[in-house]
Amino acid sequence: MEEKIKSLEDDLDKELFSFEKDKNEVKSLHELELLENKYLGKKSFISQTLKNINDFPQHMKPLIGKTVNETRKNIENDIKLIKDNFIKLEYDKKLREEKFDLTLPGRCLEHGSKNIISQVIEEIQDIFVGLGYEIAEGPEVETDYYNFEALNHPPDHPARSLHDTFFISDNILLRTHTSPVQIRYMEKHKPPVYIIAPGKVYRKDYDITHTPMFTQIEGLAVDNNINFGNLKWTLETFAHSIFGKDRTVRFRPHYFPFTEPSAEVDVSCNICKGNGCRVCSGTGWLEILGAGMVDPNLYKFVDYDPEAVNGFAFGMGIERIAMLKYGIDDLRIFFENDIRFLKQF
Ligand code: 2U9
Repeated sequence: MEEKIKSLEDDLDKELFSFEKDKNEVKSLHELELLENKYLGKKSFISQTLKNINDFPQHMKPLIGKTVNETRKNIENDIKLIKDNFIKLEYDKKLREEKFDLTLPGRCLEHGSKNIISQVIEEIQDIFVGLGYEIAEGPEVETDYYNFEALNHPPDHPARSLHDTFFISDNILLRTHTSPVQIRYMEKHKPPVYIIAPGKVYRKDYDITHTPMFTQIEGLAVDNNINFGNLKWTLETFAHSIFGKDRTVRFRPHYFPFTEPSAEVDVSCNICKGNGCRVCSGTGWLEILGAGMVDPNLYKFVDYDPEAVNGFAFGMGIERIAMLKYGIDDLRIFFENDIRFLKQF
């Protein structure tokens, strides 16, 4: 039996000697893993010996276990030392390669800004929300009914012509104003109604003051005791909020197919202070919106009682408001995406 132990000790010495030789060849963590598997893995000499320890007589097992485990511990310790060394080398390399120069100036991230049209829409919305209005939205592709018929446009009305409207088919078109949003809203809600409808509208037009797509906000107030005085106060309050309290507001009689009486609303020109200049074409006034008392005929389309309710409506082009507010003289610049223009707001 002594011989068996002696032979095991010899085998363990050989194993250790072979390990010492192999470990000096290891050049990476991966190679170290292979080495560990070779000397400590399931099929290694050490694991197999411990597994077959029952082949030895009972009284020898403690000595054999102790001898094999000592060798295993030695190998384990060596592997741990090599591993720690590799990790440290890799960490040092990373530190060297990724070192920061804290004296370098920082890189500036350019901040974007909200498009000027969105800014003006939000400013107008804030004013009307402050007056108790709700914001309503609707589709840009509309039916002839919601865009024209329900808004008192008789079939021969010029605004219906192919000349002004983008028709998709006989009955489907791109909305020419946001009024259909108001009709749809009234179909779903009983009075009182206080809403504004912002959104894109489309008309066949292109010159210094017209683009085929522009942005509108229309407003509608329907209740049981609304008069032209309410309309005047609301729009004067709006004009003073957006252009300043020093501006005078005037109402000129006008015609719209869906309102009666109707008016166009002007503010005094702040460039010439009302004396007349190039911007106001010598009139001293700048037109900002259209408005009027809702034609009672319209209420039958939305099942409201024209004897019980009345209301006013108004509409404005956002680009026009932005042009007057910021002194911009060509509408087309809003749609050219010139960063030098957009950056100013
Ligand atoms: C309903 C009834 C009436 C909306 C109104 C205007 C006057 C108006 C133009 C101004 C310049 C459009 O952007 S623009 O081209 N709009 O002048 N719009 S009253 O009237 C309505 C709306 C909805 C149910």
